[in-house]
Amino acid sequence: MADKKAKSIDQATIELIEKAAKDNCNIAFDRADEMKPCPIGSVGSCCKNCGMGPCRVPLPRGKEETPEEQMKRRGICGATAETISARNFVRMIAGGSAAHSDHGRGVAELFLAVAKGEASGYEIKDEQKLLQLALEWGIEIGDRSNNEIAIDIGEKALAEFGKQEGELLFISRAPLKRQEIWRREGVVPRGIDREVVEIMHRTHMGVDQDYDNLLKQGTRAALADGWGGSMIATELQDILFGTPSPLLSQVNLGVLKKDEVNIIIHGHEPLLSEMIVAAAQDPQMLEMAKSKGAKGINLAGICCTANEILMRHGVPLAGNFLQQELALVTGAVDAMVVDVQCIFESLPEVAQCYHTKIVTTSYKAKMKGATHIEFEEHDALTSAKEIVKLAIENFPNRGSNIHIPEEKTDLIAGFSHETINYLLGGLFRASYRPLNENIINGRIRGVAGVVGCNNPRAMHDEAHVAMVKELIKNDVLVLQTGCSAMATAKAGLLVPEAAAQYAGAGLAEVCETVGIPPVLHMGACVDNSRILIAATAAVKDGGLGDDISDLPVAGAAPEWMSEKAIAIGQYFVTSGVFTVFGVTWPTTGSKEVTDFLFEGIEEKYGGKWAFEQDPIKAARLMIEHIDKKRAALGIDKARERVLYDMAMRRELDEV
Ligand code: NFS
Ligand code: SF4
Repeated sequence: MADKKAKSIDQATIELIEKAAKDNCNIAFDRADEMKPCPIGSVGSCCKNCGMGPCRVPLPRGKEETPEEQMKRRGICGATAETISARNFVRMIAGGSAAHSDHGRGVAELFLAVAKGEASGYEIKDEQKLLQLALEWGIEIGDRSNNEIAIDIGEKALAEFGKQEGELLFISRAPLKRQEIWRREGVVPRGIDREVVEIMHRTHMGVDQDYDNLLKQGTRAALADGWGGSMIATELQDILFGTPSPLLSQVNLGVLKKDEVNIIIHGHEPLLSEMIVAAAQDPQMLEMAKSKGAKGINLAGICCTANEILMRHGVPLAGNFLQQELALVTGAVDAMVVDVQCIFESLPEVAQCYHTKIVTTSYKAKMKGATHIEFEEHDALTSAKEIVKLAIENFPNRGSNIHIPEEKTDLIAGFSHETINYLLGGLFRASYRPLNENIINGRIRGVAGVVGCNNPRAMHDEAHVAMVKELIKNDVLVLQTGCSAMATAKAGLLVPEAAAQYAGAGLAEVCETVGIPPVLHMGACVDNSRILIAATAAVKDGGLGDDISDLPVAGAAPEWMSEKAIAIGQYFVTSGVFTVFGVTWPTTGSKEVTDFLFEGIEEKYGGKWAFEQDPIKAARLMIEHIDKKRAALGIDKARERVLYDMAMRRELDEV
């Protein structure tokens, strides 16, 4: 049992929190102790959308409110608690969708530049996926070169962001029934940018004042993220950098090396980090590192950039979101390179306690106290080498106050949709048939996507690991992305051996036969789009209903903190998936809005939200939902038989 007062279940994290305190270095864990969340803002009851406010409309404490009292609880403009809560919620969706999608746009721009031969150092790595996408989008292949085809794809992808009318192209990937539901509800996204802008318009003072209508636009923008911006990011990154396939790597701060130049890549976009991977292997750079007394150059990642280069190059993971400052506290990081998203502004401050150079690389994300070396897509390798050089030159400045924790754990990553298809179905007839069959016969009870962040308001990594263990114990195959995957990787759940140790007998049997872990790492948070594709493939393979909402699946983000997580949750829910969040829930200031998200929304979309802080209880909610779906499909009996067989076998063994 974890010590309830501890800040983390991870030993490396605990050690470095202690070291930070000794070094007098203020970190997020300290700040979270010093500042409690605002009780009004945290439930969505504070509006600051205009200069008449901020207006606070908190629920009265300790007594039931009469409808008249509730009607009086309004902002200066008359906005009700419902409107304010819904506006805040959909603005979170706008923020999250914008972040994922602007990342996707950046990829599309680079993709086009590469196709036009204007971005040296990059090339199209996955020809097969390029041609598949060309077929899907009706782009002529004939005897045209890859680059000619890629120009058309890049232009079409970029046009998705500014499309004024019609439907996003990837919407047609969803099961037909799902598409009909979205059309019926009027939420099929047009251009990605348009949906985000429309949220900002409708949540401006005095515009949309109907929470239901606001949430509808939130859905449209969230779908524009999951089936638009994020999916474009994943697909084009795969074509450009290669579609991931299983590989072995390691996770946790123990991957830092005492005698090598340590460079941490942190943030989200793989565009530049792909080049840093290349620059770090450059013989000239290695020579330079040796001349400074280092044995080599060691790259490791934090947050989703880490996941991107892990998935495609096996670069080890230094840690997840809440370990970013702690990486610097080791005293062994010579440079930390950041691009966009999830980057603590305190990093340059923490770096000052040690010797680390913080390097910003995006014109969109600068920081006081950091060195800015801008990512130049036309000559990315030069920027990358400049960064590596800076780290090398900083290596001799390492002080003696160094502590690299011992913790590092093996993991297998690289489970793209294509890989799962191939691993389960075999080279000549890739398919989801074996997965579906094992779900139907009950060996696999269902599938869960467990994703999302860390949040210092909850014990670091605890909920991820507890939830995932509970799920696999109950024969639920777990798909993961983001910081959640890193949490369970540290706990040793991302290796095939974890099946025998932690999984239920049915799931373990399947994992052992195929040779996969019971928990599959599918990549960064934009790669949640891979989970949508996997779910759709399972539907299309047959036997499990005709929509995502028929599948025995569930989703969760037990330690979420980011607006991106809310956008992801909303597109999962409205794609038909029951989704549970932990830590805190941002609409409880309005009973109507919360009831709608937790109940009413299911009637429209077949999926709904839930909030449960206890990870075991949350896992049970997911399993209950999975069992409900199994019963509706009429496959619950099969599972009973499987369990009966197991019990009989055990009995026989005991005799
Ligand atoms: Ni996802 Fe990735 Fe981590 Fe949360 Fe941040 S890194 S995009 S947002 S904290 S999982
Ligand atoms: Fe207050 Fe209305 Fe202005 Fe919001 S928009 S700050 S509720 S007056």
